[in-house]
Formats: sequence, C-alpha cells, structure tokens
Amino acid sequence: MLELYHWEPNVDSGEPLICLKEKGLAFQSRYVDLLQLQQREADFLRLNPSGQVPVLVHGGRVITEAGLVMLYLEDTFPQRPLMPQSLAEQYEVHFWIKYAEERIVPYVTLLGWHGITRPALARAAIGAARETLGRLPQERRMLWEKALDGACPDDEISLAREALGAAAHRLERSLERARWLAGGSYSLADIALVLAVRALRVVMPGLLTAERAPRTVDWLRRLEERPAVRETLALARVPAPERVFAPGPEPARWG
Ligand SMILES: N[C@@H](CCC(=O)N[C@@H](CS)C(=O)NCC(=O)O)C(=O)O
Repeated sequence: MLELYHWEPNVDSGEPLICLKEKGLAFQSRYVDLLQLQQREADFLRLNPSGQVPVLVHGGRVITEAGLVMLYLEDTFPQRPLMPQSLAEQYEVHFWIKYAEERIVPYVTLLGWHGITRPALARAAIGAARETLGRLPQERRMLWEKALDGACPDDEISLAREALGAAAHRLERSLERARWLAGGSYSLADIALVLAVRALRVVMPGLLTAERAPRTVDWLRRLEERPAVRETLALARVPAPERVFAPGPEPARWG
C-alpha cells in the first residue's frame, strides 16, 4: 500500500501528488495540516523527526524528500514513465529537481511565509507553534524560531528576490530551447517546478508576465491543463493553495 503524508498541493507536497496521479497509482492520502502543527504530533515525528512533509510510506518503508520520493516512484512503478530515455535528458531531470530544491523552493517559501502567511497568523497560533518547538531537532527549531519572529532581514528578502529573478530567467531560456524542461517530453523536471512556479507568481507578481516570460507562461498553461495537475489541485482544502506557505527548506549557506 502507498500512503502519502502531505499538506496542501503546493511546492513540496504537490510534487509526489502529481507523480502519483500521472502514474494512475492508488494511494492513501494523509493530510497533515502544517498550520495546525499536525507535523509536530508524535505519530508524525516518528515517521519524519524533522517534522516535514511530504513523506511516502510504501510497504513499511519511509521515503522523504519530495524529489527523492518522485524518483522512488519512478523506479518502483515505471509504467507511464516520467523519466526521459536519453542520459542527457535524465541529467536535465536531476538538474531541475536539485535546482527547484535549492534555488526556488527555499526562496519562494521565505517570501510567502514572511509576506503572506506569517502576518495573518493569530497570536495564539504563534504561541502554540513556539510551545511545540522543543519537539524538533535543533536545525529545524532554529529555522522556525526565526520564522515565528516575524521580521525578516532586508538582505535576506533581497537575496531571495534576486535568486528568484535568476531562476525565472533560467526557466525562460530553457523553454526557448525545448518545449519541456528536460527536452521534448514532459517529465519529472516539469513536475518538480510547476507548483513552485505557481507560488512564485504570487510572491513576485510581475516577474512571469506574458511579455517578460512568454514561454514560461505557455508552459504553465500546458501543465495546468493536465488532468493529473488538475486532480492534484482539486485536493486543496484552502481556496488558493499557491497562497499558503509554511517554513520550508533553509536556503543553502555554503558551497
Ligand atoms: N527538502 C524537503 C523539504 C520539505 C519541506 O520543507 N516541507 C515543508 C513544507 S513546503 C514543511 O513540511 N514545513 C513544515 C515544518 O517545517 O514544520 C523536501 O524536499 O521534501
């Protein structure tokens, strides 16, 4: 049996959801409400001590990390392949999964959390989040402490905006060369980015307009028309999943 622990169909949770839908795999959806702190409940922390989604459970095996969950699904269920045949295109898939994880998702969630979700949190919710911080490993606790403080230093915001501007440029250049991110066919690379790019449009409106990024706008439209993406978005419990954010992965500091 496949079980997927996930939140709203946005950045990280959405990737394995779309993948499961594309492959037509039956799975048990386990919704974890991050803003209600369900990721800090003992049962969930036993699965993933860092208190993060998504988590796939397959036959008792626990698989974490959105990109790795997708690669696991691809290898385990090769029907309806989402990995291109050529090694060069496979490299592109791996490149975009890593690029999304390191250069897009951390910055989108930072801007979304500080710009939209954190300012709307009630004082009681902030207090409850602080009270349960002790259940987390130190690295995650420190990230959450900073996130709950509210104010984000201007230089972190401008770094995030700069990184996302560069990512938007890279995406557009890549789609000038090929119809899909890894080449001629739709793949895990597109799945790794689609929901992060929907959120990017929210946190930096004006960046991905038809004038500035026509290929990206067309790519997004084609993706949003896919039944698997539509079915994934239909799982949302909030009206606009691309507008809710939780602290995500920390931007890389070294290397
Ligand atoms: N590197 C992880 C990052 C996962 C992650 O940061 N998930 C966020 C949601 S986008 C989360 O669970 N945040 C809740 C929390 O830290 O309490 C992955 O790719 O799966």
